[in-house]
Amino acid sequence: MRITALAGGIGAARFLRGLLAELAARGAGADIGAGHEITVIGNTGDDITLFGLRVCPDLDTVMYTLGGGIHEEQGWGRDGETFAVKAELAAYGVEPQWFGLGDRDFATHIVRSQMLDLGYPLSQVTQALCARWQPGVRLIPMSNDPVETHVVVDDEQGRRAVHFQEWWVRMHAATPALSIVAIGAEDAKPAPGVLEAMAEADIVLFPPSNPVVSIGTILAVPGIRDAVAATMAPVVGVSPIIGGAPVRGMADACLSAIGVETSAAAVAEMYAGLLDGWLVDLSDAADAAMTRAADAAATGPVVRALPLLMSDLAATRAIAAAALDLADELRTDR
Ligand code: FO1
Repeated sequence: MRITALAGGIGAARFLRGLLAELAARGAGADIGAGHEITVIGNTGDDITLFGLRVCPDLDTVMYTLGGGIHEEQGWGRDGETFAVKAELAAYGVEPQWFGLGDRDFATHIVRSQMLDLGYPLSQVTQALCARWQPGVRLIPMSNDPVETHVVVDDEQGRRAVHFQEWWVRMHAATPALSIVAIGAEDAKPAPGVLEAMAEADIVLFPPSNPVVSIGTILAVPGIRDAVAATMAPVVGVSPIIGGAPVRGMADACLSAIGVETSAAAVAEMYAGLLDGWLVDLSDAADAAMTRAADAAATGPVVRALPLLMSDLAATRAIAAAALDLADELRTDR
């Protein structure tokens, strides 16, 4: 079975880990690869160049999480980290000091940067890094062209655009975002294999990633949203909003920036025309039922409610199982 998933960072990586576990269990112990081919289209809008190195947070979170090298509580960066290089950089007074790059993580950015400098496209660089980590999925960046999410803020320093990472990490998304722009998205091309992975998929999944700066950014690359709309595969999404609030990221700060209410139904609306199935948390079931009832033409997605908190691998596996089951149900309905 060929599964294609769009992925941001932490939420998507955890969901994918549950999906791999569920597929392994269903395959009656067959190894992950047997019979299943999972392609993950990674968001690169969070990418940032620091100290001359290219950092790809969402690609690295998927690679480290599925490859067994992630700092589990943080959901980003390496396990067992030390910060000697970061301390030395600070001793030289170089900026920024608000982004926590660890010594082990630096190696990833050094390898990536030297390959990019030699002219390798990001998709090949990502493939090379994954050769070490063996994540059990094919990880492809949404584009090989540079796309960077910037946020317009207006504070004591006046109105200006800051890199998403500065807004997210240094400012804790506390300063309201007047607008969020994926710079370069309109000129970016899908990376090789992205459109094919959509067209040839048996199932397309939207894990619980940030709908604005992760899933939204991937869909902003010309051609990708149309490819999702056109695929014959059932498209099943998992709400990143539980009980009217994001689980751990700051999706609410992003949603309000674009004037969208923080609800499972509102996020489904953002994916209008793409979703065949939508998983919501039990706490949002009533809201979803109302939306469904109001949808007289029944053009919206089929909605299922279940516990969506990815508290541990068992919980995440259950969510992945529900997504696979709903996809099967939708396929047979076709
Ligand atoms: N997030 C933080 O909140 N603080 C950090 O210092 C930080 C450092 C960092 C370094 C490498 C990396 O790949 C991710 C890092 N993140 C950090 C997370 C990152 O901002 C987010 O994971 C994504 O950009 C949003 O999904």
